[in-house]
Amino acid sequence: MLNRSYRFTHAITRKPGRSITGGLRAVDTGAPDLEMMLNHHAAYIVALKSTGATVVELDASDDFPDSVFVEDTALCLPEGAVVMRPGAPSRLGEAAEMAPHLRALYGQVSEIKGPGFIEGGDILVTEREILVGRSARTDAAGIAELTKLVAPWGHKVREVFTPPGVLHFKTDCSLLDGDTILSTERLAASGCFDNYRVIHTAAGEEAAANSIRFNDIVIMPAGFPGTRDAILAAGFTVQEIGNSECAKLDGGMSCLSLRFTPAR
Ligand code: CIR
Repeated sequence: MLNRSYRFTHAITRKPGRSITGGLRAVDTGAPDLEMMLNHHAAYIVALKSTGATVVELDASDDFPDSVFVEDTALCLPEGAVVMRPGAPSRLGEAAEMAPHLRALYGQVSEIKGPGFIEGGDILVTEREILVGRSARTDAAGIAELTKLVAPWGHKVREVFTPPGVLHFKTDCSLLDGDTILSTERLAASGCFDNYRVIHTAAGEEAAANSIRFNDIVIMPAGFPGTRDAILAAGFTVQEIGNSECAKLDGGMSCLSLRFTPAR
């Protein structure tokens, strides 16, 4: 199937619950407002569904404050899924909770067993390779284990680096199409996208980098007009979604879903 890095039939999301106020954050800018987050989350699901995709909407899991950020729990590829091993101790159990939902949809589900760590937010799948950024949550051993697991499916992993102080690799970049990456200047300066066409986030709009291409639309956080206009000018269709509450927990558009076409 062509364009399998951004054409998907399915997504999985999880509702935020009351415990969201205890979610991890690098800097405390105030408690997220659950009602507003639920509204943003509902709009995000509408956007995913507007492309014709089936969205599996999981109930809130208050045992895990960060569990709305389902992306970190798994890597979903066309051939199968890999359950991650999050580097944040409070998030380890989220991956185990996700596994049965993936097994219900996929024929092949494997898991990172450790001792290394790896989170989905550090993984960018393009049409030709899988880039994994080493970060405070993803280490060399986790990347090495992933590399071995996906090799039989024909995938090549390239280890890259997440900029210091940035939570995840994809906090600073997104795939827009098979050849095009949206990236902050600080990440692109590392040279990791030298073989791609790069659209930079506008000055002061680094938080717009965590967007997603999902079927025919680019879903991006609202409030970043310079970056939105650059994406529009490149010919993409944009849907903006409020992200003020997830942003308080360092989350964005990619974190809120697993996106895939299940294989049996
Ligand atoms: C965390 O620190 O793990 C959460 N508060 C945010 C996770 C964001 N996920 C992502 O970028 N893929």
